[in-house]
Amino acid sequence: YGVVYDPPRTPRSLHVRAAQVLEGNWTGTSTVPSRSLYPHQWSWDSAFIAIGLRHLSPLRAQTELETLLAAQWADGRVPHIVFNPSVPLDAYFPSPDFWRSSTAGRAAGAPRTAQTSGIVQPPVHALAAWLVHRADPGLSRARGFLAGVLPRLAAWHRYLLHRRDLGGGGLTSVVHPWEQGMDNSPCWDAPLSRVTPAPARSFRRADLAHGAPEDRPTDLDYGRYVRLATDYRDGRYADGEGDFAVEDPSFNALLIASEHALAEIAHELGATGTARHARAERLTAALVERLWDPAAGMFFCRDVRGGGLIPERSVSGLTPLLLPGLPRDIVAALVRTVRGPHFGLGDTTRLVPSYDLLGEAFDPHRYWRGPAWFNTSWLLERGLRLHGERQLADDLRESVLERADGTDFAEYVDPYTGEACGTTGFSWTAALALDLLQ
Ligand code: 9YW
Repeated sequence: YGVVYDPPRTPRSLHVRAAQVLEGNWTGTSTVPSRSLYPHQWSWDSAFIAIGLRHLSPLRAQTELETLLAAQWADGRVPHIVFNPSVPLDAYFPSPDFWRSSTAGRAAGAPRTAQTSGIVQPPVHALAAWLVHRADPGLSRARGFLAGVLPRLAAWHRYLLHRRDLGGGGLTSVVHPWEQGMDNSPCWDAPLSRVTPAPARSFRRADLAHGAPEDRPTDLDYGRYVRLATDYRDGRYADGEGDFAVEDPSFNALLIASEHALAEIAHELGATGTARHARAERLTAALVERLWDPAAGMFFCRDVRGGGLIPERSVSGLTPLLLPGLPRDIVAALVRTVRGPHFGLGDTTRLVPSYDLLGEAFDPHRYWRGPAWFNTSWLLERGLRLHGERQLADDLRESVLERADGTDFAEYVDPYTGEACGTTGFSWTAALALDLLQ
């Protein structure tokens, strides 16, 4: 009978519900990507989260980035996971006892107390720091936020540009698919095929307890991820020796965008920033020279160990649209490609699929092999707007907001139907929707 007395619920606005997701995932010093699936701090998630959080609490957004950077290694790397010591070891695999950062990572300068992974994720942090500063410059100056993060961000970029220039052409390489952030992208299939998988009985996946197996990477993929990570750890996280090294367009484009942001940060703190802008331009030229494929009208990954470009069309190859210094003809080609049959934007899809709709490996539900993710659509929305493609940017923004709303902030969606996949209440989906709402 009780329902009779319940007042009708007023639908809460997207803004309020996004704020609630971020509030629920906040631990006091940082935000978990998802309470169920990812109970620690993830590096590029935190950068995207800070970009949204700045509209709710600039202080929390600053803290998010400061917490991550406090776990930086002495060699400059920013770890892809900072573990929460109060979460049980079996809640996520690989756990701290796998990475053994404080012992195996000692030579590379891993922190003594915080437990972290030993690999990295895309460098979105300087970009995030700059955007967070701009949301409340008064608070930022009063706390010395930029002055505090600048040396750490500079060391992070230095690590990537020196220790990780494994191809020798000026770009940075990832040494594990998890580093690039699109874990099971078909781009990794060829380079991964050379890796002998770790035996399935040697590890236990925790992700399958929370996610549908058909939405997640396969066991065979996991065996190879584990092998690569084990070898890196056993080599004490020294760079340049592993079987897997790939120059990825999205990872490098984010580094370049962050290098431009670092120039702005330096300028704000009284330096000129000119040298950093110039370096970002040189990197843009290297990106075009090494990864642009004119026939495909997009960027490809380069397999540094196997040699040559990897002819798989991934959303990663579109994200350089984010860069201000991209030649006009390349911008035009990228816009044609995102609207064409391989990605179908505005035609068969509303959000950008993670992989080629016509590709042999395409699967609309399996993680980074087809589904549309909100962070990549946000990056492309920013890129389209930057290059004056206003209508396309407006439509994409509309779709991000509508799908974030309609899926309860899903981790990713079927690119054709928009149906939710993975987990819901996903932090970067909420954060980036908030950013586009402004
Ligand atoms: C995993 C946290 C991370 C993201 C990655 C995404 C996924 C971890 O989740 O990787 O266990 O599969 O691929 O980009 O940072 O949200």
